Amino acid sequence: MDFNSWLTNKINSIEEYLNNIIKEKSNPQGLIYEAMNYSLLSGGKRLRPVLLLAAYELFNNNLECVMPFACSMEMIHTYSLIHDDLPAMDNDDYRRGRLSNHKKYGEAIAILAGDGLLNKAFETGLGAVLSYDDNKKALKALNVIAKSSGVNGMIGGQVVDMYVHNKIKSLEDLKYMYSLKTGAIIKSSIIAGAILGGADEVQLKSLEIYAGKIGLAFQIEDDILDVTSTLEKLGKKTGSDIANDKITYLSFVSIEEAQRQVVQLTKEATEAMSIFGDKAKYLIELADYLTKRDH
Ligand code: GRG
Repeated sequence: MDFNSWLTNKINSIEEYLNNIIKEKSNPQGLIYEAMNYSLLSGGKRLRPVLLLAAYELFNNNLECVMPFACSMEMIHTYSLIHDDLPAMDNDDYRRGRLSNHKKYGEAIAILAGDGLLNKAFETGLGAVLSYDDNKKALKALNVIAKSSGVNGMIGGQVVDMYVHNKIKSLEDLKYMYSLKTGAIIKSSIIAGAILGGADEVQLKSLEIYAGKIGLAFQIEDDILDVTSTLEKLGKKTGSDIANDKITYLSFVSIEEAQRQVVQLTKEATEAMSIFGDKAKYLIELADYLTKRDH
């Protein structure tokens, strides 16, 4: 199967699963389900669940039993976007081409919709642990997911970004913040998928290298797109990094150098996949696809 068909196929299965997670409507708290679905079902690249499925597929094809874990990643990611858009954080009016959650439902519901999605992610993941063939592997995978989204992962990165940002003096400081804020749940998607599939320590090590490289390349690309893309393509306001006086990769290197580093990181990520031979072809193509994205 060619890469585009493979990707479309994965995204369709993810959308189908996501569509059926939050179905409640007619009880008194119906508004919260609507607000959660408003953001969860508003498109997006579905990168994290796709990565989890792609890593799992290196070892096993029974995708149905890992779909709940993959979609948990998307729920965690979506909650972080809702909270990141709040006035107390990045204060963004648009996300994924539509009004951000708080602009549509108000701040209180947006906060609760984010909380609801985070909780639902673990309800869904834990439900899947109970029915997984190898419960221990499944628990280990969920533990990796939980840690990556917590204070030593994504939340920690957000804190560094918001409160320690003016102390970021070097590219190394910035890479540390990125490795937590964006990198941690990209990495855990891949590692959780591999653990669920039964990867050994050597295979996990290679996947960790791959994940670290594409996570950083993804974030550098995000910094580049904030300068070069448009609201229509990106689905959110561009130029916000400069407007908010944010330190980004482009505070340290030129756009050309940043683009060169994206290409180099992608090459290194691809090299880390050599132990898997042809089985890693979709992960390799995914890394390449991320460098060529325009949103
Ligand atoms: C609020 C705890 C908390 C954390 C927020 C993820 C995050 C941390 C903030 C988002 C800010 C941001 C724009 C980061 C840059 C990289 C990034 C995560 C972009 C959005 O992810 P995509 O491009 O979005 O995968 P889609 O919409 O395609 O899912």
